[in-house]
Amino acid sequence: MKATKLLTTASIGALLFGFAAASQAANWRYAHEEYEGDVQDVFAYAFKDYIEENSDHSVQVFRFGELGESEDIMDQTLSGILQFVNQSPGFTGALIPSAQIFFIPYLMPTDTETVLEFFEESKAINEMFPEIYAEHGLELLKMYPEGEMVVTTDEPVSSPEDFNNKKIRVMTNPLLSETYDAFGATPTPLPWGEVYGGLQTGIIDGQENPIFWIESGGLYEVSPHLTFTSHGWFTTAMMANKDFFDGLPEEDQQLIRDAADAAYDHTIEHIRGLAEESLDKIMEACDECTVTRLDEEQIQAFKERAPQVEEAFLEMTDETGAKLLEQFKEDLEAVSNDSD
Ligand code: 6CS
Repeated sequence: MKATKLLTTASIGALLFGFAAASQAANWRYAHEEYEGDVQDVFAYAFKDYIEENSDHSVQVFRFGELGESEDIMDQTLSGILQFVNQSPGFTGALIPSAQIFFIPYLMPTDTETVLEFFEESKAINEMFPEIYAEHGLELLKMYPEGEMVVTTDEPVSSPEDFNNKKIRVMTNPLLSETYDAFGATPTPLPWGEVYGGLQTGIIDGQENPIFWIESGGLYEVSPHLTFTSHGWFTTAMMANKDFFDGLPEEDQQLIRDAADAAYDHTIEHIRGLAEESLDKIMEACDECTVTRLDEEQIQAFKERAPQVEEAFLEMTDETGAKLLEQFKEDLEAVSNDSD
């Protein structure tokens, strides 16, 4: 009896030790959509560093192209091959319709500090979105901004009329197509890997992205006319496979949340001033590049077309989208009042 009890205790101990050892020595796989030194890479490496400095776990980071396109890394995360993924709502919007809220033009402010405060404080971002992503098998760990959207084209653009017959590449969510349709252009949804070549060969006439990406991806070489339309910010999101996350011990879940917080703080510091630095680099490298900053009157001509996109968002997203939009507006109102 005594021997049996001892054995049982030993086996339970071994089992517990085994689990603890497995949990201590895990190697987690994390894929994102960008290249070395880009914003998502800065986030991923800050996350990895925090995990590795504060536990025995390790994180293996995969950059754009190593495991396929954005859609591929999301599929791999949902099937459990990857534990973490950074995918932007520009692509997630095809899977989670309400993530398309970021593509309602002129909803977001353009001033960096107001945008950052919004991401920090927003109930829609920090409380509602995690619940929405959870319904799709994803544990949303952070949503964060990468930079103001800037349109690049083959000719200078300053009005919806200038967009006539221009094929503008958009990320693959239906609402962004509505936006460019409303702006007077011909939206052309494409995955990232086809953008540079598409611009080079004239399959598309333009695209939109934050300045750092236009610089780091060399997009200005093949799409040299930059227009600041003030219509939105590029937002991205970092998440885990929910079954994986839910199966972790409490202590590892906390470690992951803390690592995401640390990566967020580090990344926000990184993006401060990044757009200005990147624009300087572009202007230094490119003689033919032009920069157009729309004035209030020109912005108004685009802004007038925003309500139809908001309408389309509500049609695509039922009650969830309506509630999210209401909260989003409330949160934006709160931060813009703070900055008055
Ligand atoms: O336009 C895109 O598809 C890409 N833009 C950025 C800023 N990050 C990744 C994304 O795939």
